[in-house]
Amino acid sequence: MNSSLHSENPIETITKHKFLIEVLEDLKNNPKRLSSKYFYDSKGDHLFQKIMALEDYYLTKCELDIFKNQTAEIANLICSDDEPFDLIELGAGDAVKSTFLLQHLVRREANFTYMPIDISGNILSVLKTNLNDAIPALNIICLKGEYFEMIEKAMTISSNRKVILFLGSNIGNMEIADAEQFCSKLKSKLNHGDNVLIGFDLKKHPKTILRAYDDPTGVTAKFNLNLLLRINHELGANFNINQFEHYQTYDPLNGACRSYLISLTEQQVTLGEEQISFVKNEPIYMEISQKFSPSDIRELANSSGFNFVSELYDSKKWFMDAIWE
Ligand code: AVI
Repeated sequence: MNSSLHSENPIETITKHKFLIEVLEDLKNNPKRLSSKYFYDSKGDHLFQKIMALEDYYLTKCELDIFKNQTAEIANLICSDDEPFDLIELGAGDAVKSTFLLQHLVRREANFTYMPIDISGNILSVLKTNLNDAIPALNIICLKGEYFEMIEKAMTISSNRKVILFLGSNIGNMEIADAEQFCSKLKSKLNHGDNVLIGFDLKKHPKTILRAYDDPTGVTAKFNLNLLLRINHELGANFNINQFEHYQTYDPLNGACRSYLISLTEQQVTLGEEQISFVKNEPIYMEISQKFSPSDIRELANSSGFNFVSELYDSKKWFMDAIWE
């Protein structure tokens, strides 16, 4: 193991070891790839906040439109008066969108506990403090860890009906087959009568989609390149980010919006004990942000064993929050 992996904290050491193993395997793969789940170190979190504030990055604004303007409809669809339930949010982050729903539910005295799940304990403690201030009457139990492990834990905490929120088109960052597997696994963890509410970015004019991921200010490029910097800092590699360029594609036939980093020259990168060779113009496949049609979404519900409850659209019909049971 590279000496830079040694740390005081054994959990951190294991996590970094897993990071190294995965990165090595992905860069030895043909074609080379990296996993976008590693984008989110503190610099990556900050860059993603900047992306969400971009004029052309419409996803967050569209879903916010749904949560702001159709709050009562969402509440009516996911809960009936008096029946207690647990509202579980996967990857809650700062919960800006769900806060509209939480405020509404508390105002109408719904009997529920909010259970945000996140891998970052820091994000959860900031969220808890903010929500305690903003909505003092909210019952909140934070669950730190992987989604499915924490859903299982939530099942042991209470036998209340569960409603799962998975917002932001995070599902789009999975390849279609993985998204189907994810939804099937989610279904297998839930009981009859439980609901999920999942955010999907919809297929639309290809230029609108490309603009959201290929901003002229270069924030999205920095967001991608930051993963190379993270690998340098945390795994002791020596990527020269000036020798890689962000390249974005969108295929309107299958809805796949993919980002790549292109090696601008023939080069060697050292990572651990290994040398990774790049030929000129070789891509590293970084991320998929899959776009869906309403029928793609209904098919996904079917193939993963869910039943359709409702579909909520923003005013432009660019984004859908689907509710299934
Ligand atoms: C987090 N996720 C839904 C974003 C997306 O739109 O796929 C990540 C992102 N990548 C580039 N821009 C935003």
